[in-house]
Amino acid sequence: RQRGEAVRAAGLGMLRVVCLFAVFDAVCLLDSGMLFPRESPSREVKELNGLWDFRADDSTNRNQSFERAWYKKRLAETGPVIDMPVPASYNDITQDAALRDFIGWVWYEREVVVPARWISDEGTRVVLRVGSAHYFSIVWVNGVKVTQHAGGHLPFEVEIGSLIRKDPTTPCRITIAVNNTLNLDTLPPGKIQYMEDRTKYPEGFFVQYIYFDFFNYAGIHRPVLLYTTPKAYVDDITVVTDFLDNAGLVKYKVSVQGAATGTISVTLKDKDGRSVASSSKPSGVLKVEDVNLWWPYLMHENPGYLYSMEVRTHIHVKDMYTLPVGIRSVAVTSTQFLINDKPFYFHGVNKHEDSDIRGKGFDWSLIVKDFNLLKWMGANSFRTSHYPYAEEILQMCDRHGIVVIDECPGVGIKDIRSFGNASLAHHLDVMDELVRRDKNHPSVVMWSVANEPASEMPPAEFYFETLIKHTKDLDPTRPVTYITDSNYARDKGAPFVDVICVNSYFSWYHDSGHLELIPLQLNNQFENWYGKYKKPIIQSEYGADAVPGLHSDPPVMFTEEYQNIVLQSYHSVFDQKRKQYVIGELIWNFADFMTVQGLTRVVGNKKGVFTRQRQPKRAAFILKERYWRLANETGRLGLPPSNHQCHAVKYPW
Ligand code: GCB
Repeated sequence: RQRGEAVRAAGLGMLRVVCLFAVFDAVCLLDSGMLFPRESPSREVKELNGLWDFRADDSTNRNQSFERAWYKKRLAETGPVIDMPVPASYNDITQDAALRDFIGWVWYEREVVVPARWISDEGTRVVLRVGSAHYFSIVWVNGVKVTQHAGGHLPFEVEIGSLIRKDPTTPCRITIAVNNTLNLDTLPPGKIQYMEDRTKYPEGFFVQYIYFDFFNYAGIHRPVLLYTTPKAYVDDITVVTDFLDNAGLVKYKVSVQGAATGTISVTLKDKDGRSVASSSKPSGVLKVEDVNLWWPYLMHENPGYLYSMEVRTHIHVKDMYTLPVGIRSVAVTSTQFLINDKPFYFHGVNKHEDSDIRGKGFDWSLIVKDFNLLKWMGANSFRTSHYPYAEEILQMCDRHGIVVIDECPGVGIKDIRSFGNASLAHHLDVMDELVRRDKNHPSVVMWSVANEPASEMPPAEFYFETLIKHTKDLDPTRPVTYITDSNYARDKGAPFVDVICVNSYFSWYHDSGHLELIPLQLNNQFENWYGKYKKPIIQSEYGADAVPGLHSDPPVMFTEEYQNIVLQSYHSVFDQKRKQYVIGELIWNFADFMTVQGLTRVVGNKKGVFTRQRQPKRAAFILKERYWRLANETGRLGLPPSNHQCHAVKYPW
């Protein structure tokens, strides 16, 4: 049987290589790349993180800042400003509840000293890049509008060299206005409602409705920076990888802007800096003999192996960009998820970008702590619920071998009007931006286009057929899914996904308190979905709230004991079904996180197995024991038995 599987896998592998390379040219309407800014001999990076001047436009019509053109002068000249750290959400920084819950425009400003050479050297492009700002942003440099961007979780950038050269004696004043208002066509969608009953609400009182379960943190969430390139520069690189026997294959395409492509050189180096393949063509296939494949954490003793692809242009001024490259393949059968032709079982978590004080602001300390916790508990994967995470997080995943389901911000598509043309057009744009940013990460193995949309509504069929087809056109190499919680028989989008991802909260939102029903209901859930669609299934969310330190035996909802029994009841069903077609389990949630205030949330969502401060609840230890056991059972090291004792996969005790 094993040989049969191996032969089938080899056949699949060959076919996959042919298909993969035949459909390499992606259908992306964006006209430029979005390479992560990296220093190199030809590129400099200047971070603009730190304190910015900040002012919220709390005028009744929320528009005074534009009527008075705040961008034309220094922000401090328009009225009182406060210090605001960048990157960070502004909501939890002050003692002001009005700013915490603010809806509308907030203004950030900072004067930057630009190195003289960047100004005097006409051959230097100076690019201003914002890692992300939530939700809608407009950027001015010295009072001149340079760009705008819709969407809270993806980067945008603009070349500002000519502008700062106009008058080299004036400092470079960067103004960024950010508006967090969500409407039916934004992603995620929301709705503003003005309250007209004057016996209850004052004039102008309005509410922002949202259809998702996390605090709508806002502001400049990720690093802002200036970086340089030469005038003729490497604008984008796309790599697609595979392997045949022990040779790695890296199909690549380099696009150069600012000059005809001319001569370029591409060198692939291994971890020790040795060149393993090279080319002088802007596109082609690099062949790596005796390849070190990129393996997930706990699936190999040397996970996350990365090569470096050095791309150089040799047009009068030289440019150089280095891209980390992991060589691996991904495939899906009707019952399995294959990484490098080996079955991969997702034992991981759902996360949020969320923490005390900084909200959704980027923070290296938090990121490294979270990776340490993930590895401690033996998690091999996570889903970027419910929006794209910072690129630096994906880079960590690449390096540590943590597998990622990369989700776009399509969360809370519940109103039928959010299935209209304008919403769909924006959703397609967001997928363009997401795939453009994340396409080269080996850790990203699947795209998720939405979370729990109202997929039973009639327009969902066209919406998801279009969206999923578009995503596959953009990237034919990765499976596509969306996360569903609706009835298997009425789900309009399920026929188009490659993997069924189901969320369920038995004994929590349904039949509260009835833990004994979990086995029956979960078993039926799996049988129904698999019976109808014959596709592998990931339990993409399950869990229960637990207020840390709250105990009761027999268990009662919201105690740690109740959370534990929910988890263990799910686990026993997973253990039966993972031998058939269940290919993963992702706990909801890694850590407690903030939500809007409401009757079902006690200072946020408490389904974390860690607290918001990253301390373990009892459930974290249950998962830790399970995940290490799963790693040893399903990790499939492919090594001789003696090597199975290697450090990476041994029980830590
Ligand atoms: C879900 C959602 C997630 C919520 C979670 C819950 O189905 O996808 O965003 O936070 O349930 O705890 O209610």
